[in-house]
Amino acid sequence: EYNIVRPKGYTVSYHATPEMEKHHFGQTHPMKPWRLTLTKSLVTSYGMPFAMDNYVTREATYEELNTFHSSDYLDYLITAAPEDQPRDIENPDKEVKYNLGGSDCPLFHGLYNYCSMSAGVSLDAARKITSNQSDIAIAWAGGLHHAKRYEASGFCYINDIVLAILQLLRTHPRVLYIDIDVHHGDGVEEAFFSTDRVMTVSFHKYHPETFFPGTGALEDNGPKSEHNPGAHHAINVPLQDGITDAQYEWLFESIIGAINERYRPSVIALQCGADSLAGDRLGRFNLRVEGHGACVRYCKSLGIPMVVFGGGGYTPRNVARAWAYETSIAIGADDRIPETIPEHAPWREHFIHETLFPTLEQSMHEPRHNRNSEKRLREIVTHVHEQLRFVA
Ligand code: TV7
Ligand code: CA
Ligand code: ZN
Repeated sequence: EYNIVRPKGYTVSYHATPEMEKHHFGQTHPMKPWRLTLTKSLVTSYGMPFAMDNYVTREATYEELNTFHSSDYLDYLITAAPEDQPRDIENPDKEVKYNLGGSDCPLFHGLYNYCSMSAGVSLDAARKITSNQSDIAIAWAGGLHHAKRYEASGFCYINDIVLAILQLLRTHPRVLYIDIDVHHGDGVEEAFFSTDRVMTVSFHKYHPETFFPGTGALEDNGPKSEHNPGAHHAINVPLQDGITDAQYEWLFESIIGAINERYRPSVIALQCGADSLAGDRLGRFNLRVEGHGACVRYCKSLGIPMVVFGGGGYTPRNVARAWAYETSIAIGADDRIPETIPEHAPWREHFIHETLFPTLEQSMHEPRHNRNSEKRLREIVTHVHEQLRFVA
């Protein structure tokens, strides 16, 4: 009814599973897997599934998770039980070792299932790209960029992005990883620190003393040794509170445009964490749904196959808005979808304002003060251009 049609000669695949959404991190925990239900329902209300190949994903296998994560961490994750269950009395310090069971990464019922589902979604998406069956593959359930080889971190237990990029590397010579989550994509950067086959770029709030995870300074560009192939292949864009759409879009296009020309990636992996939106419970930026989506549109315009992942996002109604809008960009229907949330959308009452594009005033009571000077943003772009001179 919205005239959403399949794009000609262009395939978008949507990978999801209703399984993940059943899991809970705990009453007060900011991560709400239910936001994926809200996203899917908004995408469906707009009729977008007609324009895509839709897949229900299976769990990733132990062997698949093991392509990045260590066996002892996975073995512990499988048996890890929530607080009210018997503990592993022989190894009481393993939870500390793996950073599990704290308030950020709690042990909850069905944790292993939740993790292997998220990884399964991202792996399926990556495989649609390596088999040339999709031009854009969407994995909103993925994007858990902080997980390490043998450690959980920042709400992330399994690094589905690393697993997906390892898959892409089987057929692609160079992968460009872009991360617009408000947090630094430290786990992905670390995993590909010593290779020139993956360039990682993260835009994030940077304030080491007060904002998680505290890494990702402008000068951190990979190994310091010029003999290491990974040198100059990590790009960090440290930002302060209150950045606007106009500033972010300018930065994004200046930086990604230059990287694309110099590095010539054959595929893009784009993490679309929605906690960079205005009014996010954990975020600090003043981005609107349009500004966030402009990054997806720009990447699509480069004409390279792409996997898009979810990530953070702690105000569920805005997460659903951004990811539904970005799905419409992927299928080329962004100029056609109505701005008003469909009348028949389930959960419509959750969208306090009935628009897909809330204004800053609608997103938060008082827009955050913008602490990013034009001068500093120009310095950042200059620094990145200088790094790229070292890239062959
Ligand atoms: C990708 N910020 C993940 C982002 C991970 C951020 C953090 C919380 C938080 C956790 C809670 C909670 C919270 C209101 C916010 C140093 C600490 C301070 C826990 C209270 N409320 C992504 C991780 C970050 C858990 N962690 O990039 C249960 O905020 O700053 C920290 C670490 C120690 C632990 N405490 C916070 O978006 C998906 N955590 C309420 C209940
Ligand atoms: Ca980021
Ligand atoms: Zn985040």
